[in-house]
Amino acid sequence: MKKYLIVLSFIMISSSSFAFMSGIDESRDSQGELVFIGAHIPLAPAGMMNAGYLKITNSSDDDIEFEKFTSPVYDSVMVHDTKHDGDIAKMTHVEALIVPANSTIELKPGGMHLMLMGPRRDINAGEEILMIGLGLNGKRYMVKFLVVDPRVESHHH
Ligand SMILES: [Cu+2]
Repeated sequence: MKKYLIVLSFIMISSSSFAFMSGIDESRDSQGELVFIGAHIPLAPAGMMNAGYLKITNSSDDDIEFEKFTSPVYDSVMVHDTKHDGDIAKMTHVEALIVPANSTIELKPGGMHLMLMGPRRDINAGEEILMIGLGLNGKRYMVKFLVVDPRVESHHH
């Protein structure tokens, strides 16, 4: 089993991104048995990798497992988890993302996330980036992630 350990050095552990998360509008995208909620990519500082976050609800009686994710905008999309060891946060590669039957999982700063590597162009706040999740059930789930600037306060209340 391949295992990736990458020293975490950016926004995932910043408190401002947590505050930001609480204010995000939770856009919903239903695709069959799955609902994708609040999919977004906070813009990372220059030179840092971006990450994708969302909630996924599975309303079916079967676990749904993603074999992988791809995006036309990134060379590589990987599922990572975050492990904390004192002050150091390390990211580990998750082989397969599973949404258990009749459950919701959340990918969020400081936890699991989609690691977006090798951007093929600049990305800008306000645009939507397509992510394609390939399910072991043979389905392809198309999810649009909104790119957001974490420095801008949300007007949500
Ligand atoms: Cu990561």
